[in-house]
Amino acid sequence: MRELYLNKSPYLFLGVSGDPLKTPYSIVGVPFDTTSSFRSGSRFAPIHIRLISQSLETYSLRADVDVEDFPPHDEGDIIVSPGEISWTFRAVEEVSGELFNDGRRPAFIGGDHIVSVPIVTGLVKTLGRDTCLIIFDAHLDLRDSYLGNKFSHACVMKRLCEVVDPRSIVIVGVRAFSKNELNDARKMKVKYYTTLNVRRLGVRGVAKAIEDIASSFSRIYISIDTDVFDPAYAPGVQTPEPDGLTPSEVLDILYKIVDSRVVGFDVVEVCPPYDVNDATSALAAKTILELLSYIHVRH
Ligand SMILES: [Mn+2]
Repeated sequence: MRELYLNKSPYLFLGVSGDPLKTPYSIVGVPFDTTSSFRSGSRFAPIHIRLISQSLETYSLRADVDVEDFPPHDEGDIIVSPGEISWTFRAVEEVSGELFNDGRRPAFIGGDHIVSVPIVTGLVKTLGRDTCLIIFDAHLDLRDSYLGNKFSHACVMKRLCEVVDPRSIVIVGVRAFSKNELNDARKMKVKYYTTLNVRRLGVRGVAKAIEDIASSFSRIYISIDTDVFDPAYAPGVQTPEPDGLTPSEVLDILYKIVDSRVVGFDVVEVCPPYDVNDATSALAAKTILELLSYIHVRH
């Protein structure tokens, strides 16, 4: 299946592709931006983030390891069908399921945030529902449908609530939602920490709260919607939202919460056509590098 649904990318993450027999980490692009309702263009993120990653140093300040010593295997990009959601979802779900089944620890690069839905579907069908989803996002994305589309990027969390128990979802860095979405989050017992919560509790307090929630699950999957960062740091996203988190806050929280149960993650919603001096692609590449380092030292 992997051969059927994957295309090699002309650029490799960090410029190398690790031997899959020697590294459990995989880079997988998902260049699908059909469901974006505002600034489309995240289909260009996988190739752009790979290119920018080649200019970054690979040593992790927090984890004190060098990703150069365990470079991820670059699987390429999933072949998507622009405008065709169900075909694309099937391809993403197949590839995701197969990677998790093979014991890979994939880092997916989106694409719209909606790609997390088939990724997580493939994950839970293969490994089971006993999975905590830790999601960094400015938005609650709890609408049942948006502009007539149940698979809009504004409905990500609602669809994920149908794949896993809503109580296994934690959203961090939230600051944009409708009154109905907020009521739904409370009703469905989806846990969320707003930017105000993060500032009041501090990085340590929020990390502790997330750890407590995650403690009852066998596995953790992390999804980073790049719009969780303040637009000052991440201007090139599909739906920018002011009053966001800083890169240090996000990386500090991630460093505290990552443990051996993390089976994979995604970084989505980067929109290179709207970026400023590639700042957002560089931040996304850095976030991927850091997460790989944190997972590596906790295994
Ligand atoms: Mn978002």
